[in-house]
Amino acid sequence: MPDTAPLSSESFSGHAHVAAPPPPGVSVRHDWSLAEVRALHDLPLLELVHKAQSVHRAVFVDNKVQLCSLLSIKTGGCPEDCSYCPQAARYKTGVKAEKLMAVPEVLEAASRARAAGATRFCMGAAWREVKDGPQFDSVLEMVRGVRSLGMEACATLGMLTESQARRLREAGLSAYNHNLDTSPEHYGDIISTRTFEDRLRTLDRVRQAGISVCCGGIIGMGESVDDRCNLLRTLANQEHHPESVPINALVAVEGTPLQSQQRVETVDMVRTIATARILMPQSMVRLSAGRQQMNEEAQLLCMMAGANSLFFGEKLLTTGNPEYTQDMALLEKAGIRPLEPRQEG
Ligand code: SAM
Ligand code: DTB
Ligand code: SF4
Repeated sequence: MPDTAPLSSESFSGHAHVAAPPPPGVSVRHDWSLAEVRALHDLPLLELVHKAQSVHRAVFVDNKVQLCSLLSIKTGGCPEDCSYCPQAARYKTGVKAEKLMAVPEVLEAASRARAAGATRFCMGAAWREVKDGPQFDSVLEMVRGVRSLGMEACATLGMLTESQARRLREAGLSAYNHNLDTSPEHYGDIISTRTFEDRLRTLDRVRQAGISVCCGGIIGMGESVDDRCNLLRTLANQEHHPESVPINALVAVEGTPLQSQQRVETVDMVRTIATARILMPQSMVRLSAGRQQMNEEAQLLCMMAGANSLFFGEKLLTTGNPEYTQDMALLEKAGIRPLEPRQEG
């Protein structure tokens, strides 16, 4: 199964990876310098979008958008200090700590998501790391259940050990989301309770276990343009590109240290997505948090720049997302076709 082939080849097989050769004219590199990334990022916007769109069309010939559903299976009460996060126990954000959801409840939500058109179901837990025991066993059960519904299963549970990564893989997990969040240089201003290297270690364990890697970041956290470029460069210069690259615009939540950050400008989001698309031509670029703060035109521009996945549903993990009917109407009027569910049998 190819590593990063067109139309989400991780789709449904959910397993890793031998890179498919890129189509002629598309180069897959792992040796980007900051100056090169910056030169792309700073191109005149329409030139940048044209370049990104050309790469996108060469790789993703069908030009479809994957609809993904996100569920917070364990909300709030997190011991970490990620300064963007409404679920950190130490910030007064009004998010209350809840227990891990029960398996049947999660699978009901997954079924509803599938009926609504999702082909990928992502489960998030506000944990620093996974602990072995009954809770992890339940998560494995959830993964098996989601896969048996014929969807890709993704999870984001914090740091993992090798054996946890292996058990997730054995349960059929398609992808693991663990973001670098920002550049190595800016990282210490955002999080102090775990290091950038901790994150790289977890990503390595995910990769070694044969699970596909979903790894991206957030813009709008007070970083410089070089920081944005260095985040993308760090992602692209890994030995394998992440199969998925979520790009989040900060949702500035009251009570977090980043509550007063200015909303990310459309042009900045589009530049980041387009640069990600050019650097990682075969990856799914996922337009993640921040859509509720964008108008329809901004979202369309992001898709034109190479984003080919959206989270739909009224909530992300704890914050708002556009209404389902509004999203469907936008896709319909723009003639954007969603990636179809797998045909069973
Ligand atoms: N606790 C696990 C972890 O941190 O790896 C998993 C859940 S965590 C909420 C998943 C990702 O959501 C974070 O890495 C971050 O990139 C993103 N995120 C969290 N809060 C956000 C916010 N306010 N705006 C944008 N993205 C956010
Ligand atoms: C990712 O990069 N973005 C999603 C998903 N991976 C798990 C999460 C966004 C969370 C936004 C804040 C919230 O709703 O709590
Ligand atoms: Fe906890 Fe994850 Fe939020 Fe950080 S991003 S505070 S680890 S839930």
